[in-house]
Formats: sequence, structure tokens, C-alpha cells
Amino acid sequence: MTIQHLAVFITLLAACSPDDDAGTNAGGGAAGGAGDGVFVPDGCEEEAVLDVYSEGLSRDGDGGLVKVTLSIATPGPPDKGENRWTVRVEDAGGQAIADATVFVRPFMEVHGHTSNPAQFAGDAQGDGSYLVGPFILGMAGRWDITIDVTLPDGGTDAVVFRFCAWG
Ligand SMILES: [Cu+2]
Repeated sequence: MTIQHLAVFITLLAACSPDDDAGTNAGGGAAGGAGDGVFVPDGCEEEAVLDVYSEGLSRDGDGGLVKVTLSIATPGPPDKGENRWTVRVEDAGGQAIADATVFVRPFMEVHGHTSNPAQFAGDAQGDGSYLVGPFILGMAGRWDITIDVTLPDGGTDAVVFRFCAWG
């Protein structure tokens, strides 16, 4: 192998490494030479705190006033880059709340930063569903995504979904 060939080879390795870091160790083991080659983004080490995405994932509000359902996330599961969510808001009895104010607020706890901007307003669809986004998760890692709900009577509640953006 000549010096020129070596340089090209190293360049190719460098160009490939971000893809290799995207959640699996496919092809990464031989090039990396360290550990088992599995790259886990910051904050994603503790699987127990992460939500497992599926359409219709729902959670009761911390304040007991609402139930919020992540009807569909695009991409699903959520990932680095542009995300669009449809969320559904119901009261504790399961009745859709069509005229709430909804904000989605992504926070990366492990790095102590928000998204930019810090929150995204939901666009009410009139049936209890709210479209949010596109909102950008700027980097791989664990994002704690709070959905803040303000009810027509002024009551507030919130749920948090936690996802690993593998990048
Ligand atoms: Cu970060």
C-alpha cells in the first residue's frame, strides 16, 4: 500500500465513522479496535428510564388532570433532526380536550440544554389532537420531552416522554 492509498483509506474510515456510531456496531468493530464497538449516545446508557416508542404511547399527567397520547411520531421512534408529533389530549375521564394550549419542550438533561427554540406550540386540530413540529433535536442522546398542557379553565398539567436519539 502506497502513502497515497493509505491516505485515501484513512479518509474513507473517517468519513464512515459517524454512520458507524449510529446505534449499531455493524462494521465498526474491526476499525474501532476498542471495547465491543457498540456506541451508546450520552444519557442512553440506562435503558430503564427510556420510553419504548409505539404509536399510541400514552401517559397520565403528573397533576392527574389529563392523559396525553403520542399518537404518532415521525420519525418513530423519535431521532436526531426534524421531528413531527401528533399528540392527543384527554381529560382524566377519557374525553378529548379540543381547546387546550399545548407546548412540547425538549430538554437534554445530560448536557443541561434545551432545543432551539426551547418549546414548540401544538396546532389544535379540533378533535383533541395537536400537531407539533417540525421540531429539531439537535444531537444524539437522551431527550426528555415534556408536553405542557394548559386547559381552558387555566389548569395545567404535564407529561414527559424520554427517548434516545441514536443519531
Ligand atoms: Cu446535548
